[in-house]
Parts: sequence; C-alpha cells; structure tokens
Amino acid sequence: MDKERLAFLNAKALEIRKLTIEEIGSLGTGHIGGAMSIVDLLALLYFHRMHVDPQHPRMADRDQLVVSKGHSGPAVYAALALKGYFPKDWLETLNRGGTKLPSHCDRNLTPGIDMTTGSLGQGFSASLGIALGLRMDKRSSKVYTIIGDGESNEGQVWEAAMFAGVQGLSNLIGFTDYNKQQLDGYTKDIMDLDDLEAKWNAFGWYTQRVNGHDIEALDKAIEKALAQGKKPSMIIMDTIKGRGCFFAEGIQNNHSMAFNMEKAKEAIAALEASASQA
Ligand SMILES: Cc1ncc(C[n+]2csc(CCOP(=O)(O)OP(=O)(O)O)c2C)c(N)n1
Repeated sequence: MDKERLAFLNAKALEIRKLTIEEIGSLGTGHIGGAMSIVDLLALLYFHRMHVDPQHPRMADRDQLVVSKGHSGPAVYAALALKGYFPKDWLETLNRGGTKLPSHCDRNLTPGIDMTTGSLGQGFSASLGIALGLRMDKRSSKVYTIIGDGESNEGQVWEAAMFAGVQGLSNLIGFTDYNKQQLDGYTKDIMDLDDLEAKWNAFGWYTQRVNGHDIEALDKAIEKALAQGKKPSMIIMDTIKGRGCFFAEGIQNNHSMAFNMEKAKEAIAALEASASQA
C-alpha cells in the first residue's frame, strides 16, 4: 500500500472515530469501547478492500460485512455515513425512537448493514451461511466478519469454526477484535482464550495475528488470507478497547459509558491534537 493511500485510510479512521464519539455523546450513553477498537479495520474494509456501492446496498456481487459483535453499531454507522450510504445527520438519531440506527446492527433498518447482530455468536454463524451460499452460487464475493474475544466464549462460535473449517470456506475472512476486555471484566479472568491462534489453526482456519490498529499490517494480512485460497481465515487483531477516546481507552468498565456532548468535544479535540502531531 503506498503512503498516500495509507494516509487517506488513517484520515478515514480518524473521521470514523470522531463521528462515533459524537454520536454516542449526543445520545448520552453507548458502547464506546468495542466500537472504537474496530475503527481501523472498518476504514480499511469500506474505503479500500470491499467491493460495495452505497447507491446499491444490496448489489448481488458486493462483498459483505457481518459485525457479529453487533454492539459496535455506532462505529459501523459512522463508516457507512462517511461512505455515503445515508446522510450524516442520521447519526444524530442513534438509538432513539423511530431511528434507522439502533444501538445494535439491524439489516432491516440500515442501508449497508448485511446482517442483524447483537446476540453474540449468531452473526458469526450467519456469516458462514452467507459465504456458503455465495460459493454455491459461484460468486467470487468475499464475506468479512468481526467477532469479539468475549464473544469467543460462546459455544456457537466454535461450532461455526468447525463447520467453516470442514467446508474450506476460503471466501470467509474473520477478524477477532482481541481487545482483552469484555462486558464486565478481562477475558483472561472470565474465560481465558489461552492460545487463540492454536485454537483457530486446530479448527482448520488460516490464522494470522496482527496489530489491529495498523492499517497497513491489516491490509497485508487480508492479502495473504485471500491468496491462500483453501481455508477460511481468522485474523486475530491485537487491539485496545476504547482506542482513541481518551476517557475510555484501555480503562476498566469502558464497555458502555455515559458521557455528554461536552465530554465528547473534549475527546474529539484530543484526538485531533494527537493526529496533528503524528
Ligand atoms: C448471547 C449473548 N450473551 C450476552 C450478551 C451481552 N453482551 C453484550 S456485549 C458482551 C461482551 C462482549 O465482549 P466482546 O465480544 O469482547 O466485545 P468487546 O469487548 O469488543 O466490546 C456481552 C456479554 C449478548 N449480547 N449476547
């Protein structure tokens, strides 16, 4: 990836972060932690990797994204608005009555959302079904799917892992947002995932581990995942929960936080200041 492209994508990630903080701040509460940790991946997928058309969100030959950790909705909506799926002012309606942007992703409400998610584990299974269906239809589209490390405590994830491995679903590229935290604590204390790479390998997946905030490294990992062409892929992303929002980043109890617009503006100013120094 050339320097210009990388700068463009990092700028998109910054925009997505700012909009995500603003959305949640204007509502007064929301899932800031797990939204912020997947932003760099969202910038890469929507603005570089995925074949999509915001004017035709259900285009048959599009690539699809299933955000199985559906509570990250606010970051996904920020990316979709920036991409042009809907007007940016929709973001001001996040999770309010009558909104098209509920706190968890809903394919029946939001243009650009490919699967309804929120009940952890289920979106991941659905992504396998989509990938299998596309293969049966002989389409070359890819399915990208994002699960959480807390979500990986769900038995359904491992049932799906086994199925995709046996089926050799090479059109499926999964990401684990390994931010080491879940709703009410650290994953190692609640149900440790131990050697996560060994687990995915054992289930027949092509497994890689990268810094989930390094867009270039993520892009290379996707390139390798697509090139191997035999197995489903799992890219384990080391991430920081709340990344880029100073009062949420890496602290305990940052899963869902209450904060107002004043605090949001402070966080956005801090983000802008650190981006201008980079
Ligand atoms: C089946 C199910 N059980 C419980 C929940 C409640 N819940 C919502 S988010 C969450 C923690 C998820 O942790 P993780 O996947 O690590 O998400 P992240 O830390 O990235 O936000 C839980 C337990 C749920 N949504 N679905």
